[in-house]
Amino acid sequence: MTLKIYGIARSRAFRILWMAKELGLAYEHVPVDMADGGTRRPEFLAINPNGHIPVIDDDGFRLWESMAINLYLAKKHGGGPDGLYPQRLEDEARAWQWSFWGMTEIERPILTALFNRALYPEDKRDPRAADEAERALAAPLKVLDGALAPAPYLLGDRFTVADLNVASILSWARPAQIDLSATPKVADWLKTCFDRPAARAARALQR
Ligand SMILES: N[C@@H](CCC(=O)N[C@@H](CS)C(=O)NCC(=O)O)C(=O)O
Repeated sequence: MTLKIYGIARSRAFRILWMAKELGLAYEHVPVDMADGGTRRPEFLAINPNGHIPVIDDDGFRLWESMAINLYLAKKHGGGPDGLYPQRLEDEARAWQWSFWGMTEIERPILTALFNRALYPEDKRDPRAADEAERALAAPLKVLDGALAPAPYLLGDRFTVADLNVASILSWARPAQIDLSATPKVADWLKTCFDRPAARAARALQR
């Protein structure tokens, strides 16, 4: 086995597991869990000194940061005209654009809503912080909705790493109770992405 994926499926490692399944990769899953202190153990810090999951070890090459990992895996294994990695330089740049956008524009507010509506113990939840985070999401979600108006996927007619990376962040929208009714294209596109067999298989690992 040459590829190891570190991190429980109920973490950002979900993104990597989804990608691995899209690409049909053989991998070993090492379910390091933050809840039991697994990300702070010396042996894990030797793999990722940030103390975060996911990380991959690809035949001795170690990489952390979920978006970088997925861009790497898609480029390595998903080339070709029907692959998950774009072939044109400009489309590659747009895949980076959407991946960075997801991390910088929507991930933090979605997580704020998720923690304050579902994950924190009830007496620790701050409903106002959750509502404010949802309001902050309205503008970037409109941007995403607009981007999905001319074509079914972010880079055009087919699903690519750009869709997977952004949709994986939005996989928290439902448990975070984010209302997507004002952005129907986002809602439809998400459903299409999550209905993919690879997404379903990765989701099954979360149960
Ligand atoms: N920007 C990083 C964030 C990684 C991250 O914060 N992962 C969380 C789990 S989803 C984690 O490892 N938390 C445990 C900890 O910080 O100890 C990425 O996308 O890979």
